[in-house]
Amino acid sequence: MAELSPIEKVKAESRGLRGTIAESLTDAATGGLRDNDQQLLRLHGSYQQDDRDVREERRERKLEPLIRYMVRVRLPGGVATSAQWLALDAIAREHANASLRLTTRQTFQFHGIGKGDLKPAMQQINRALLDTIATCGDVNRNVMAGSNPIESPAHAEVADWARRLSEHLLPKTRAYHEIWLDGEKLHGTPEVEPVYGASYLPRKFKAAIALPPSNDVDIYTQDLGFIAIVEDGRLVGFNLTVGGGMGATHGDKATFPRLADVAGFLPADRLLDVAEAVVTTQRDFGDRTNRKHARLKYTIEDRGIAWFVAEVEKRAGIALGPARPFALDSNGDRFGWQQALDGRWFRTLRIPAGRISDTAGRPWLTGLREIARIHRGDFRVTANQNVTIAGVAAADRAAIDTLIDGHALAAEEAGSPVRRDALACVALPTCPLAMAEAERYLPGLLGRVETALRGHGLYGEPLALRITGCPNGCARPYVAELALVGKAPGRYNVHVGGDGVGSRLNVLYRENVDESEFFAVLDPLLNAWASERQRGERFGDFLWRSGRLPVPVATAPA
Ligand code: SRM
Ligand code: SF4
Repeated sequence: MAELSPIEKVKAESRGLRGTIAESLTDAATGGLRDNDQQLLRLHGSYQQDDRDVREERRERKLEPLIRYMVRVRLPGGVATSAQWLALDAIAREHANASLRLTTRQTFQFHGIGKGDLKPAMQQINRALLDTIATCGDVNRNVMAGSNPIESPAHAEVADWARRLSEHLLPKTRAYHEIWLDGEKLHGTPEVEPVYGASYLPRKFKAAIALPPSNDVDIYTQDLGFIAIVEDGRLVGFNLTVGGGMGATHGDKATFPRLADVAGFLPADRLLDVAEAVVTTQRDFGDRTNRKHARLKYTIEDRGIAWFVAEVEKRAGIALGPARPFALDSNGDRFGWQQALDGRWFRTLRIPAGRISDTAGRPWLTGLREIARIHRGDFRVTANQNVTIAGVAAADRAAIDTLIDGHALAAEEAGSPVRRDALACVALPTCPLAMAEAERYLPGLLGRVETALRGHGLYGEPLALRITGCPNGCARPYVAELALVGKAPGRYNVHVGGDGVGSRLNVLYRENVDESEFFAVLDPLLNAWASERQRGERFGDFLWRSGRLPVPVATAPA
């Protein structure tokens, strides 16, 4: 029998995720934690990282790498109050690198936190009635929910289900409170984890709720998804989706992105039972011997969707109905003021790569702080790394607009559709897995892509572009119409053929190109799209129809 992955032992012997994190934190001889504690730290919502920009220089000077911590907040559905925004803003300035990073899973990350600042930052997060539990590691991560309030009366209900699902799947260990919040210490046997068991899950696990027609959460890329079914203005239930995932490894054909299957319909009040059954099935059958084969998508690939659904039905005591009809039309955000069905207003601000900081001519951290000071509604972090100022009374719009204009917060909105929709993962300098730049490369790249589009008269056309620094897929590149996936410094694989809705995987089109090769590859495709497309035909759709892509592709129902 194959041996368990080493991390399985670390989890099982961690006494409910405690390990020796508390001791590691007080070790003044290093900025880092012990190896096993680094693994366990993730389940508390933080990663030990080092600044890769100075790694080499410090190595030459025989110094320890410049160790810093990334901290990820748990924010189901991406909803934060103004008071919470102000608290997070203060933490960013007092303990981190003076930036807030909006993630592709609708939450906030801090970067650059020193070891001594970690606990004070966690405590400040807690005082804002937030936490970071289970935002990383082999557990259910931040639960996403459609964040576009205009589309459906069910928006508030869906956000509430995201919160309930997140709570339901939280680890029950008190380790977090003990270590970070100085809660009472455990004496005796660690708490029972009713859903996870002592070894938690074989791998990370991700859940989302989509609210059609928007697919902003990219439902088919999630391990577990619920597509809200609204009939006669009422949320009647959900279509269950299972087995989506993006991560892959260059050159390893046993790893691949996969779109989720639509498994059937369930009434709304069974959501938690069904979610728990999916999680425990993966807990018991997921591969704990090979972390590259441990996600739910591989369990389903290996055992078949029929087996999986039968197992979930048995565990949840439910027979799923046939999936109900639904239609998805986009996985992007909408910008500018819009009125929600409740009569209040919301405005989504375009934040490239989700990075909010004060830079020359763009004092965005300050601007959003000023808005939070006067805003009486809430903020919604979108799955596209943007932020929505939501629940605004008509009378309050002008004051918010003044702050938006005064801090250049709408600077990116005026650009082309490709600029408004692009996603980029963090990559260098903090991500240890990055092979190439992503977030820092995005601004320059976008300008040059816009120039290429303009050259073909395509500047105003929608084009979903995503870039990641490695094949792990943190910006969900494999459902983009055009994606760059990092291979080596300055070199990327080019993928094309997504549909702009998130319901079709793209394909690898060229490998390992530098920027000039990328544009040499892109130019003829844009030229053909400009001259041969049908009315309103998107880039990805055109490439398939015109036979420019090599293999047929599976498409989920949009
Ligand atoms: Fe991710 C690992 C950043 C969303 C797939 N991801 C990482 C780490 C923690 C690197 C590491 O393991 O040390 C990155 C930290 C970078 C940094 O310095 O901040 C990282 N992932 C991110 C974020 C911040 C990207 C962003 O620009 O917004 C996103 C945080 C989401 C959140 O709030 O929870 C982020 N990561 C995703 C997504 C998209 C999603 O979940 O919708 C994916 C693809 C979906 C999926 O999971 O299949 C994703 N991240 C991965 C993987 C590949 C997993 C796999 O199945 O192979 C890794 C590497 C791993 O787990 O071994 C990874
Ligand atoms: Fe890091 Fe790769 Fe994720 Fe980008 S895609 S943040 S480089 S792990």
